[in-house]
Amino acid sequence: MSYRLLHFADLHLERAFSQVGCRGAVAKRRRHGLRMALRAIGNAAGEHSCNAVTIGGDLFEHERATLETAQFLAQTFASWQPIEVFIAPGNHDPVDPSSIYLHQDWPSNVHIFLEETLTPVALEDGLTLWGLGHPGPRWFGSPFERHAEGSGLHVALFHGAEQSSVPEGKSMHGPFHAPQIIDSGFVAALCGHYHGRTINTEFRLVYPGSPEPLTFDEAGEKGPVLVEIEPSGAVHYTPLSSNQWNVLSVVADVGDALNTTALLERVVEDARRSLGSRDPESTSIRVDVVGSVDSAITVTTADIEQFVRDSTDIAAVLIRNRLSTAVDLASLRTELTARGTFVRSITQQLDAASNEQDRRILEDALTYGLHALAGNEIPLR
Ligand SMILES: [Mn+2]
Repeated sequence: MSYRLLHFADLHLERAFSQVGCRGAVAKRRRHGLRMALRAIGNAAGEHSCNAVTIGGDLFEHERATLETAQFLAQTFASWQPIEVFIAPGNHDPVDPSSIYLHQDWPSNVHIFLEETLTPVALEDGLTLWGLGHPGPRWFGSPFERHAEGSGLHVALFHGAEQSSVPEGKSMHGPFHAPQIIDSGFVAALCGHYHGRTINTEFRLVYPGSPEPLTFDEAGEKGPVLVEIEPSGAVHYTPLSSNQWNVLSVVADVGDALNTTALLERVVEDARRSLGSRDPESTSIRVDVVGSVDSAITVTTADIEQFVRDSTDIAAVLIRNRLSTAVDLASLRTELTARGTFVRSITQQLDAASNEQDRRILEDALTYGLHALAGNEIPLR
């Protein structure tokens, strides 16, 4: 009979979510959503008749996790019995002396790998699970320092960074190379760390990806991966999609907007189009507002955020203001206003500027001065 398990990683319970435009009540809803995702994983494990749930690290964020978090985890895992739970701590939930892993009474179906070298646990006759835990937030040890020993089939569970597929900007904790999995005697490596999903059947490597999207780079379907291990050593992987939240990234070009209202309406139109039939109440959207608009258009990032939220009901809206100001200097110079005087003064100095540095400072002064005279928010560079 094959052994079935449900594998997930990188849930990041207690995450702040400020980077995805979530504040206050919305951030709390997102944190609650992570707990519900864990509950849903337990239900899915039951529906698929799994023997175990494996967790490849970053179950929670150590700095924000409290004994209340631990209590929730212990109660949830206890409700999954007789399904067994195997946890391999990662860089965000390391085996630190102050970790909740060491300060909670866990139910008898929970096994936490506390050693930084792969350590075996017998799952059933002929099948052994090997796991490790990161000893701290910056562990650069090699997961395959120890190879599988003994007869039967061996599966590895750990948080680590596969070197040929490092996502941009991702840290190198627990580095390894995919061919090491088979070379070290394992029929599968159930991993965590990369938040996108990877199922590499050739090298027998699985990154399930975070069950719910945590950043704007994590769009699309997400969830745990069902893993079936046959006595022959064949391994089958079935990705499930169960995410309740969506992240969207949009670029709104408002270059043709001639007034503030037209600009706001254009951003809303683009946000609505990208939302499609998704539930706005469980969506986070990032809009890059680009284009060159007249300096008479006065709109702040906060104005756009508020307008999009009110018009679409999207739960979290993050606006990145990439607007530039279109100026017709020739006509501005003829104006008999404070603005005309300012433009005449700066352009005369620009004509007389003798080096590149002075020119750049004067161009900045012109841009920021025109923004200030129009009553605009001065965009930071
Ligand atoms: Mn992670």
